[in-house]
Amino acid sequence: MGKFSTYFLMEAADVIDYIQEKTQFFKQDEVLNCQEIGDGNLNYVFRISNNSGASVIVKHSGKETRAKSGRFIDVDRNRIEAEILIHQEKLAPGLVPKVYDYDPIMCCCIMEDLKEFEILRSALLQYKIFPYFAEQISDYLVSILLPTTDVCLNHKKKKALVKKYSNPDLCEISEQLVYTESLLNSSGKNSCINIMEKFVQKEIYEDKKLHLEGAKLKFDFMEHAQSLLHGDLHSGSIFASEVKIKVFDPEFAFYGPMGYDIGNVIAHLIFALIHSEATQTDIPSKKHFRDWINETIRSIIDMFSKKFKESFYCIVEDELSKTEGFMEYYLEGILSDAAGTCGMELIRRIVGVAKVKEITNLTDETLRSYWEKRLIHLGKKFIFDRAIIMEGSTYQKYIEEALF
Ligand code: SR1
Ligand code: MG
Repeated sequence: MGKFSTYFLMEAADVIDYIQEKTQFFKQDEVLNCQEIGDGNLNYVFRISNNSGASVIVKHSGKETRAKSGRFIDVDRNRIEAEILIHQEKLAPGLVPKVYDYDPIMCCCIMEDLKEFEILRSALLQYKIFPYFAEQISDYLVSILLPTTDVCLNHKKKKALVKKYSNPDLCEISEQLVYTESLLNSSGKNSCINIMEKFVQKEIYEDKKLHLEGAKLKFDFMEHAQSLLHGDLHSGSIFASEVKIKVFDPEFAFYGPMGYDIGNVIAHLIFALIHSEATQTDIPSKKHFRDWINETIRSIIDMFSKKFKESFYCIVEDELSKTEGFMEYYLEGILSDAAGTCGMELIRRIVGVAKVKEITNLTDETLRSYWEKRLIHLGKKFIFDRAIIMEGSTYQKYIEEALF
């Protein structure tokens, strides 16, 4: 029996042995360095490199989350992540990291090291702008989401994919954290700064109309197996360089409503926007960043719609879905889901257990509460008005009215 024939939680030294035993990536006698570089909530990410700078990534799942929260999550998430990245690379070549191998025993995936990229959230926290972002993320969204729907894919192939990417443990996290907990705080694990407590109680936990809309969105998320989603498409799941993005970390992937991915991207751009507004002191630079974010949000929605319409009749398979008016009806449903998701995401990242640095970095509590209140109002507007939020310019209008 070899060292890696039975699962155990690896540490850096084990990962060096692992990569040497399982791959020919490095020469056998090379001195290797291994560092754990993950900053997510669930997995361990090891970078193994030699002295000449060649490197590779091993992403390894523990049975318990890395926060050692007492929460145990199926390590099958690692298979889902590896297989979906391979699947997505075929649909959107170059927009996801390359997977070299996946090991179901050790629950790890060996993949391309994107060290010339930075995590988009970290870059946005430093007010960096990426002029090509809207173009590339809308390419990613249309070319990955549309071809996996029933309108484009043979119904038996589609159902096989639904089964293959059934992801109950990770979906349960989203069902709880994005929907139920964020609106009801049933487990009592939510938190907010003291001066926000009354506001959150009234505006979220006691707002029955909001709960009703949240319930509709939750069951849309759970029951609407429309498209093979990334499932956690925030700015920490996107790498960006000067010219290119790569979307990674699709361990929450499952068949759900397409708008879920779109709404997530938009919500985290809004967090980047308010972080800049709250912290940047250089006015021209603040304005430059605000203009870019506003324009990027508008472009993502409008480019998504345009590319969706251009692709629809080229790749649609289902005869009846070619009926005049159906494409528009289908797209409206997606856009409404996107606006609703964006609203839920804004709220849950403020009150829930999984917060974002754009907010928690604001150490002045008066300033933080000022922006949190505005974001919660904006999130509610997106949820309540989702049926009429169909264009990028409407997002811009809502953002302008609620935040400035
Ligand atoms: C316990 S995991 C908390 C959050 O982190 C992930 O990135 C997902 O967004 C999840 O909701
Ligand atoms: Mg993640």
